Amino acid sequence: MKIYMNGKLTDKQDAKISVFDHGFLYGDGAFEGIRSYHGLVFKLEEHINRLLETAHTLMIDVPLSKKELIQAVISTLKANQLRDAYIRIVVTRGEGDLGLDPRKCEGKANIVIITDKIVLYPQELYKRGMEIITVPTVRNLPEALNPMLKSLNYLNNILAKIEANNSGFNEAIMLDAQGYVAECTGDNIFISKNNVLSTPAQARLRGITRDAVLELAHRHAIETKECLITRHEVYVADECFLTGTAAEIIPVVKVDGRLIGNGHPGRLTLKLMKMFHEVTKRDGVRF
Ligand code: PXG
Repeated sequence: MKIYMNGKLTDKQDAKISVFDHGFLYGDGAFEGIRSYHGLVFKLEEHINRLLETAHTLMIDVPLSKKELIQAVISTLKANQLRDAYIRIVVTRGEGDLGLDPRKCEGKANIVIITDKIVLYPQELYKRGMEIITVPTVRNLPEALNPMLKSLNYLNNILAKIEANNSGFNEAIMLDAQGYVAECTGDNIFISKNNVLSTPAQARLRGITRDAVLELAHRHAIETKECLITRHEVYVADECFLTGTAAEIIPVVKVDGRLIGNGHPGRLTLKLMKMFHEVTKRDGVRF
């Protein structure tokens, strides 16, 4: 396996980062998870844009342009001869000293690209639907560490994931500080009620799969809303599903012990899953 490290394709065993790297010491960096399907990288430009936006707010100077980042992803995929892959880009502030001060890392950002396979949830859950719960850990406050940033600091999500796992679940709903539904630990959430598709407007990552689903819905004249969503609205929804690059679209059939709709993946969910798979076969950056 070849790993892209700051412009070079390196063997996996030689792909090493300093213990003084601020990504390692402080979670000081940004990342993206991207997928390729049959030799097409899905929404590559959107992922690169989000990575650069996170880096911009974190004031990390990424030494590559958008075009160069796209090229780096493609050359890593080619080197590993992968057609269907999960791609991880990691940008850290780089090597500093043991102090927090980001000025010590100036001009030393590390860029790593890993391409591999990923299986997030068991395949049967895509047919049967998944059961999730709400966990006590609240999603980060946008005023503190904005969930719009895809930073290397994922402890908020990991703490929530631990709570889900401790109760025997794969994924969990995180609420915002006001108690509204924000998103899941690594996925966005949608509900459908009377043929209207809704997804939280606040305290969540602006997922690229989420945007792709909203785009598909618009194209097929399905009404959508980005709004505040309560747990009650989730419980009484006709359908519920999660979206994410790794998860794709996965139906949810039970939340906090409440059956959603008839307890089976809904008609609209199945339709969107089908349309999504068709789009991933057609759209993307070819390599
Ligand atoms: N919300 C959060 C908090 C995420 O981390 C999504 C939504 C979905 O966004 P995209 O752009 O992928 O549609 C994510 C991304 C994992 C894992 O192992 C999940 C993500 C990232 C890295 C690892 O579950 N999800």
